[in-house]
Amino acid sequence: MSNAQAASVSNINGSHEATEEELIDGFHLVIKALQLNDIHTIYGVPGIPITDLARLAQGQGMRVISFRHEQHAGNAAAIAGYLNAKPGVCLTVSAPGFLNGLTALANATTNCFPMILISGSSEREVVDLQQGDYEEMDQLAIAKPLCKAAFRVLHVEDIGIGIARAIRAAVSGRPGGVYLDLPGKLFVQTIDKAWGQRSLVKVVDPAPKQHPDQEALERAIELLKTAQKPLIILGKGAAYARCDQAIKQLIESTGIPYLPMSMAKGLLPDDHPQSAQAARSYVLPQADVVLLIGARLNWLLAHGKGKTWGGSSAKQWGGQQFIQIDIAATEMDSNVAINAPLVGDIHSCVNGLQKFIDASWPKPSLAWLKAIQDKKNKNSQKMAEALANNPSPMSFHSALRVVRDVIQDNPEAILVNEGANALDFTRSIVNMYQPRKRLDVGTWGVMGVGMGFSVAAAIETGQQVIAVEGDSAFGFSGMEIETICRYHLPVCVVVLNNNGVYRGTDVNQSGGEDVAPTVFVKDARYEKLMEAFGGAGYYVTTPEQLMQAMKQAIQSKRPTLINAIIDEAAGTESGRIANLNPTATLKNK
Ligand code: ADP
Ligand code: TZD
Repeated sequence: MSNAQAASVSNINGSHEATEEELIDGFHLVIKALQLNDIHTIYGVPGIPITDLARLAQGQGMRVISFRHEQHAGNAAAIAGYLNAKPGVCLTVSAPGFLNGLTALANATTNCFPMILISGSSEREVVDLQQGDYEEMDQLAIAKPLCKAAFRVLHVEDIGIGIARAIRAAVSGRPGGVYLDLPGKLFVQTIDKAWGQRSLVKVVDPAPKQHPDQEALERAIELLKTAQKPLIILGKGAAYARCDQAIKQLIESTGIPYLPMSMAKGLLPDDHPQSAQAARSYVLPQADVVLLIGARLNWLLAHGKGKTWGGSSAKQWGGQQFIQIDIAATEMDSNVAINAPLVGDIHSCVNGLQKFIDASWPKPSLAWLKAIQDKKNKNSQKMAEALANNPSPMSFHSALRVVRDVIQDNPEAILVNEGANALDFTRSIVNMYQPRKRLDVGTWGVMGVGMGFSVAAAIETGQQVIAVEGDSAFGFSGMEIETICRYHLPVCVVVLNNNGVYRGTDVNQSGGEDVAPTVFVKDARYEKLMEAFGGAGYYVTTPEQLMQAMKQAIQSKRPTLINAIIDEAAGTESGRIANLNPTATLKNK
């Protein structure tokens, strides 16, 4: 911009004709506002009108990770938010780029991950009169119902406050996704530098503690004390809360068995003696008092009722009494009655409960603990037998035995996991030993998070990432292996390849030439995709080869894709949630 141009748009404070040195524009203020709030990484895809924002951000020392598709940049931002407990930022262009990022924003909101989607947008006057601008869309209106909050900044002096609002909305209370609409014109608006600096806001205490009420704590403790068969369920909210020691202390000092939800695995090591994972289907219907910590009674917990919980039919209550810790008061009574709601942040609530627990705390009955142990022993024995088999081609079990051993030897590695059978078997076979190391399809059971999560996990933590992917799941974000190679990330992708969605054996019911809708190209060579971008590719057909390749990947830290060939008849349709999959009872006539 020339001095004359700069001066012509700089008279907002009206004092004098400012020179370019005395001015700052929207581009730079957005960057400064983010940096001031300790946000130093942007995930995104460049283009009009945010190309210069990405370029300048990099120039100003931010890490700008450029993706091939906005959905994966969005997923990266979302999981960065989860891993850091501060908002991850995704940057997109207008209309289509915004829509591509929106799926990730909605998924972040559903999963309670703090994230900000910043999208450039077209000229307001033209959009609002629907006059057909380049990439015209009323993005703010579209984003609103799909995220926790949505804001637009029209004036350069509001950038600081706009970003502050976005940050606070994303991380305070129940975390979630926030949309921030920045029209193209905003970036080139200029303002006096000193004034611009003063307009920035450093958010103070963005996620304030929320202490539970004393009466609510006493109610919860009274109920917990009466339990004959108590159970604690840890959800990803508990992992997100980063009070690992407090949760461990509560569990160990009460002696109560616990179940981790998928992403809470490793909050306590999965081989902890009080883990009831291997006896899940026994403890849910048997427990009499259940303490939920950062876990919702949604479909993943069969809504807290029905046969899973010992109810006589799908909607019948099993008779459990519930204590629920959650920061969102509206979560209480969402599916069944919550007898002792504990509304507050998990750390404060757990600390509050701990104050009542001393040496006189009544430990769970030996009969309850022994029944759980017996069940665990029986199920673990069955699992050990399945894992000991060595079929050819490989089964999910024989391949995942290798992943289990690799994670055991590398407990700091982050495991990303998606698919159907590939997800369910990995969750039950592969133990986690440290908190926030397992990242998966979450509350929606969404495919396509794999490579976005992997990129962010590697960038944010610097640790080795192992992504265990069904071959269908991998396809949703597969092109991002170029991103993984471009940034030289230590990501090892293991594609459990059984030639299709769920399995590769389905047939076209019409007898026509097209393969069935769930079937892919047979024996696809996914490893060559990784080689195409300079990474290491392996084609493996035995557990020994898989182990060798994984060890090599971890040792070299190179981007690696291992195409692990699984029996195409292995796996069941919809994995472990076949009950949610309607199937036709009437045959085609
Ligand atoms: P999972 O899928 O593991 O069962 P959910 O995503 O269903 O877990 O539940 C997480 C819950 O944790 C949400 O209801 C959310 O409001 C809550 N939560 C997240 N962070 C906190 C926190 N710091 N304090 C209290 N509750 C939290
Ligand atoms: N689209 C999106 C965005 N999310 C989804 N969950 C699905 C489609 C449906 N779906 C599943 O629920 S799992 C799955 C799909 C397409 C893939 C299963 O096949 P896979 O894994 O190869 O990834 P397995 O191990 O062969 O079961």
